[in-house]
Formats: sequence, structure tokens, C-alpha cells
Amino acid sequence: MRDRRHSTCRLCANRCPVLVDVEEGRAVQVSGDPDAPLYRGYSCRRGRFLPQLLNDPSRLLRPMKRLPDGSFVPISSEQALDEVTVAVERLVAEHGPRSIALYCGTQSVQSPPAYGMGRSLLEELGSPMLFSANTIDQPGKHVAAGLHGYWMAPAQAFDRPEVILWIGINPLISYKGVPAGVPRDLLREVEERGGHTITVDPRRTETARLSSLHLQPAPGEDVAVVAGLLHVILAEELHDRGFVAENVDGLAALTAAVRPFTPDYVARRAGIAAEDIVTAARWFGTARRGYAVAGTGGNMSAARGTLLEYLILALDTICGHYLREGEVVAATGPLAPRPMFRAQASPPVTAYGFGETLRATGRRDSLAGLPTADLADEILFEGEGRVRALFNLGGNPVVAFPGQERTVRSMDALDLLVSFDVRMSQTARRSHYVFASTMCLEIPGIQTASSATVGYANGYTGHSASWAQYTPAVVERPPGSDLLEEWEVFFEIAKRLGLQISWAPRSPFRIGPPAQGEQPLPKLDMSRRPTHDEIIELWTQRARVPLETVKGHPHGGVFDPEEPVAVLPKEEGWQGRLRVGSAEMMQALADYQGGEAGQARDGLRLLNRRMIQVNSSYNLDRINRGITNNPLFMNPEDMANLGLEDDDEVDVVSEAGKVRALVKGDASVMTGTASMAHCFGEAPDTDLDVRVSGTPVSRLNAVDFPRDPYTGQPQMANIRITVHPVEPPRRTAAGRARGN
Ligand SMILES: Nc1nc2c(c(=O)[nH]1)N[C@H]1C(S)=C(S)[C@@H](COP(=O)(O)OP(=O)(O)OC[C@H]3O[C@@H](n4cnc5c(=O)[nH]c(N)nc54)[C@H](O)[C@@H]3O)O[C@H]1N2
Ligand SMILES: Nc1nc2c(c(=O)[nH]1)N[C@H]1C(S)=C(S)[C@@H](COP(=O)(O)OP(=O)(O)OC[C@H]3O[C@@H](n4cnc5c(=O)[nH]c(N)nc54)[C@H](O)[C@@H]3O)O[C@H]1N2
Ligand code: SF4
Ligand SMILES: [Mo]
Repeated sequence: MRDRRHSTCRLCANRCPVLVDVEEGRAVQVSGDPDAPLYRGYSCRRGRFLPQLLNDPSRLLRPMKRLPDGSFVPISSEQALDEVTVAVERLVAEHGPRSIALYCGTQSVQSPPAYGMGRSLLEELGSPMLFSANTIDQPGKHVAAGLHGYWMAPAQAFDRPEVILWIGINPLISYKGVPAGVPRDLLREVEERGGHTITVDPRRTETARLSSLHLQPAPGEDVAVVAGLLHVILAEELHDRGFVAENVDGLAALTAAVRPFTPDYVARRAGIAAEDIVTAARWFGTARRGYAVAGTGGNMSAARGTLLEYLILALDTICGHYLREGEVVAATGPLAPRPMFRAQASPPVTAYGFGETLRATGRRDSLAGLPTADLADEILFEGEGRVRALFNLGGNPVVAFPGQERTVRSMDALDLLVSFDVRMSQTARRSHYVFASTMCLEIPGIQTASSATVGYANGYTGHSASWAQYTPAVVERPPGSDLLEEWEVFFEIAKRLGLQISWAPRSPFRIGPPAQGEQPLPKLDMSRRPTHDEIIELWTQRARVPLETVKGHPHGGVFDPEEPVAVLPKEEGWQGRLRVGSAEMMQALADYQGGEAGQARDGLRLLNRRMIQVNSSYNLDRINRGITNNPLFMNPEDMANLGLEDDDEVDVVSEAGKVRALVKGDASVMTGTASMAHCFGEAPDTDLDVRVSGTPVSRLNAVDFPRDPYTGQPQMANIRITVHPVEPPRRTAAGRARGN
């Protein structure tokens, strides 16, 4: 008997509604749901291979415990929970609560109640040691927003843009920088409106190819490009003078700071045409609606993510790209309370350098969270307060954290490493306990547009309409499995420790202005483990659209408010203003301008990228079209100079280390650069067949690379490398390594 059910693919942030064919409780086929509004049947290959992912023989089906000889034995969930609880209790008694840390990886979102509950457990224990992937991603976004202030209504972003500026982001592959749905829709819409899309990326990406203009700067010089755009817009007075006069401080300081960034200077510094900067600036400055957004490229390629994100915010702000009084908000969260927006600014806040001080480096907390690049040192640095236990929730530090050698040493130095995973990842294989987690389709879930005043960053993520979908669990767990949802682990440990934790959903970093009047966190009744559905009910208690109504739309739906949500006027006497001329950011810009220019063009530079067929978190033979590894993509010209051909093995050497890789020619890669995806390969002590498991890029960067001074994020890409053929050159061209 085959049954067709509705659900949501949760493998990536696009959250596509899907149809799932189920036989005897197991998924046999998945396809996009043609009747889902907004998505209209869209899905990608990864989602369509969900049955293979769920039923893969390598899937972890029960908790594992590591024995002293390094081997693993399956144990029951009850035993794992009991033993982990005892270990935590002992560490807290002997070494204090700070010895316990939590890292939330990208897949911590698979179990939405988990990070709120994990965080609450940490707080109840009294430990401030909360880390997440955010600070090795784009943490400059949150700190920049704090230094700039927050508009108290949404940005225009996905709402009818006439211009989009994408900087080091590749929406057609990563689904970031465009609204959830069909990734090409917005591009097409802008085109139909006669507007422009501009992509800034050293690589001729899938997105660049479809854009109106592609600027191909030297890596690491995005600050110059954005400062150049600001220079032209301000010099030609294309900015929104009315909006700035009423709501923005610091324009004079900004104007002075970007004065040196003339199109000619930027052209020289970044290696692009001066006319292209002027064209992009005029398009951006004259459009009435639009947004600028950066991705991982610009944030990782120089230790300047905060400055870059600040200038990008300034660009949107001087162009007035925010919803104004009387405008109707297109996307409000149906499963959140009816929001209230005002056409006014919430002023800047303290954005970094507060809260917990890290022992080894002296760095402190920021709006983006504690710097994850310092976690290894917190574990390795002897003395009081040392981190001795780590809960690794849906992450894979061994291949994701910068500086693999130090990460591995730190993982091995822990008294207790507990991973939550669906397979024995590189980090799970070094853990003392691994909890086997459920996967999407096996658990219920809600998807909803967000009502947050300012989202993660203007135009980075979100919906273009008031979308919501509920899905129940639509498949059974694999027969004979002993799985726990990630949050259930936190609940059970808290309960065993006699602690009461909160169900409130809270992310590990801060989005939007400070909350007015902190409410005490709502707590769970610990006498009985709730169901996931009960938690969803708690979350949606005050929803604008009752959960039952959303459940009545199995394809998901767009739930516009009966009474449209319009932006209210500014409050009488309101003083708050956005700030585009922050003294420390202007100083940072001056320092950058005075610094060494064009240094990015010596030798070969390794850039980061993502690939469509795999995700850092999912890589199965059957969905990756035979590419189980992450090739070193190089321009064919650079390959020829080294006498290399497709699939040749090479050694890649950086200041931090050496790794084996396979090269692949790719004309979209700019000469003088190479490009490789992360989260592949093995730890240094594990035998590596590069053709099967790929290359650990994180062995080529290090935590002592330059750091962003505000977030502590190290430079993770734009790494100077040399490439050495492994075999003696078989072909004619010189086999000399580049960049020596
Ligand atoms: N298919 C797939 N999708 C994913 C993921 C995945 O692994 N696979 N991961 C998810 C996650 S965790 C994240 S954070 C997002 C990230 O989403 P994106 O930031 O869009 O990630 P990438 O596709 O790596 O795009 C980064 C781009 O930056 C460019 N770049 C590199 N250096 C520079 C530079 O110095 N300047 C400029 N301007 N560009 C530069 C690269 O060439 C690349 O095209 O993607 C998410 N989506
Ligand atoms: N050199 C370099 N380094 C980078 C980056 C880069 O571009 N270049 N990008 C950085 C970025 S943006 C990020 S976000 C980080 C990512 O860093 P991490 O989040 O630490 O790494 P992932 O590989 O995404 O780890 C996800 C883990 O979750 C597991 N998993 C999959 N599904 C589930 C599930 O349903 N439940 C549970 N519990 N686990 C599951 C996967 O098997 C995997 O082990 O890496 C960063 N590191
Ligand atoms: S992995 Fe593919 S199918 Fe799944 S949500 Fe993302 S885009 Fe949609
Ligand atoms: Mo990420």
C-alpha cells in the first residue's frame, strides 16, 4: 500500500514543501509539491533523495559509546542518558559549571526545540560557554547591526526590489540572498521590472552569469568595492536625503571616510573597471527599492567581516531601503503574534566586548556569540575554568572549525565529548557518546515567515509572503532503531539533574533590537516529557493565525492578515537614529585604506564555495552524482601552467599546513584563485583516500590567522596556497608550483 503524504524538506533553509510516498511507514519517493503556493513544486536533488538519506545503511540507528580501545558499542538511549548525566554532574561538582560547553552546528536547526533547551540547560547549570557555527560564518552581520542600530520596521529586501547587490554570495546554489521559494523567481522579477542585479564575486558563479553586471574583484577587497559605491552615490547625491535627514546620523563622517575610495582607486585596488563601479553605484543609488547583501565569501576572505557588513548596512540605509509609515508589510509570521512596526530607528547598542571573557585569548562575547575559533584554546588552556565537556549539537568541528590540527587536539583533550548525529561523522568518531538523532519527515515541524523587525540581515533569508506550513511526522523511524530527538536529550539530562528548563525558542546569537522589558523564561513541567507537538503548541499559543488553521492547509499557505499590517508613524518625540558614521568603523576603514593594497594578488589564493549536489552536512554517494570529494577547482590556464589535468592528485600547501587534493578544471574560477568546498576529508591521524573522502580545507587555515577584531572570526578563505603535482609532471608544461 502506497500512501502520499505532505511534508517539508528540512535539509536546507529553503524548506520546500514536498510530497512523500510512504510504503509500510517508510519513505520511498519524494517530490516537490506542485500545489504549494510560493514554491510551486520546486525541490532540489538533495530533497528528492530524502528516502535514500533516511534509509541509508550508514545511518546511525542507536546511541554509541566509545570504549577505552577506541571502538564503539551500541547502547540504549536510557543508558547513554544516565551515563552522560553522571559525567556532567561529576564535572560540575569537581570543576564548576564553566567546564561544560555547548556548540550548536548548522544542523542544530533540524530539531528546533533543541537549541533553546540546550541553552537553557547550560544556563541552569550556570555555564556561559555557549558557542555556535554563527561565529565561523558571518558574525559581522550581528555586530555591524548593533553598531548601526535597527529600523523598527522591515527592510524593503525581498519586497519588490528594483536593484539587488550580491557580494560573495551565490543564491542559486546556497539559497541565501533570495527569499525561500524558487531561487530564480526574484531574479526574473527584477528583470521584468526593468531593474538590475549586480554580483560581486571573483568567480563567475551561477548567479553571476544571470546577473545584469558581474564585478570580479581580487578576493578580500570587498571593503574597497562597497566604499567605492558609497563614494559615487554620495558624490552624485543619489542617496535618499529626506530619509537620512530625518533618521540617520553620521553622514558627514561617512562621506569623509569614503572620499579616498574614488572609482579609479577602487579599480586599481580591486582589479575591476572604474566604469563598472560607477554603473553599479548609479543603478543602486537611483533605484527606489532594493537591497545589498553579503555571504560567506566577503566575510571569510579577510578578517574584516564586521567592517564590510557595516558598510553594506550603510549603503542600504543612505538609500532609504526600509519600509516607511503607512506601507503594508508583505511578510508577517502567521504563527507569531500580530506584529507592530514603526517608522523609526532603534539606536546603536553595545555590540561586542561584554559578558564572558575567554581565558586563553581574553576575547569577550558579542551580539554574534562567543568566538568559536577560541573554543579549542578554552579546552586546551590549563587552569581553572577549563572546558572539559562539550555537547556537539548537529555540528562537525573536526572538519568545520578553522585550524584542524588544534581542533582535533582539543576534541581529544575533552573528558566528555557528546555528539548528536545521524551518522558517525569525523567528530562523532572522536566522541565518548553519540546520540542517534531523528531526521526530518520523522518528526513534526512548523515553517513560518518571520515577523522579526530586522531579520538576520537585510535580504539574507526569509520569505516574500506570509508563509506557513505544519507537517506531522510522515514516516516511521527505522525498524529496530533507538533514536531521540535532540531536544529530548537535553530534557532528559535536565530532568535527571533535577533542573527545570525552558521551552522558549532562542537562537545562540542576537537578531534585532534589544527586547523591551525582559520577561522571565517560561519553563517546562519536568514531570513528564512533552511531545514535539505539545512544544509547537506552546510556541504558537499567541499566533496571529491559529495553529489549527495552518494545519488545515497541508500544502502550506500564504496567510495574509485580515487587517493588513501597516507601518505606524514615528512616536511623538522619538529621538533614536541609525548611525552610518560609527567612529571605530570609520577608523577601521581608514586603516584599511592605508594598508597594503593589492596584496591579494600574490600567488594563488584559495576561495571558499558551496556545491549544489552536496551540503557540508549531507554527502551520500547516491545524491552527489559520484562526486564524494571536494575537488580543488582551478582555472584551466593555471592548471596548464602547472602541467595538471583533471583528476590529478596534488599537494596543497599553505602557511598552516599541507593537504592532498584532486584538481578539476573550471573556467568560472578566476585565474590566480582556486576554489574548494569545506567539511570534507578526515582528521590528520585518519588514513585519507582523497578520491573517496575529499580534502579537509580546515587544515589550510588556522585560528592564529588574522582575526576580525570585533567578532574574533579568523580569515578562513582567500588563503595563500601553492599547488604541487604529486607525481612527476607527465606532460609538457612546467611542473613548477605557483606562487613560490
Ligand atoms: N548547496 C548548499 N547550500 C548551502 C550550504 C551547502 O553546504 N550546500 N551551506 C549553507 C550554509 S551553512 C551557509 S553559511 C550558506 C552560505 O551561502 P553563500 O555565502 O552563498 O555560500 P557560497 O555558495 O560558498 O558563496 C560564497 C561565494 O563567495 C565567493 N567569494 C570567495 N571569496 C570572495 C571574496 O573575497 N569576495 C567576494 N565578493 N566573493 C568571494 C565565492 O566564489 C562564492 O561564490 O549556504 C547554505 N546553503
Ligand atoms: N574553510 C571553510 N570552513 C568553513 C566554512 C567555509 O566556507 N570554509 N563555512 C563555515 C560555515 S558557514 C559553517 S555554517 C560551518 C558548518 O559547521 P558545522 O555545522 O559544524 O558542520 P556541518 O558539516 O554542517 O555539520 C553538521 C553535522 O550534523 C549532522 N547532521 C545531519 N543531519 C542531522 C540531523 O538531522 N540531526 C543531527 N543531530 N545531526 C545531523 C551531519 O552528519 C554533520 O556531522 O563551517 C564553517 N567552516
Ligand atoms: S535541500 Fe533542496 S529540496 Fe530540501 S529544502 Fe533545500 S532546496 Fe528544498
Ligand atoms: Mo554557514
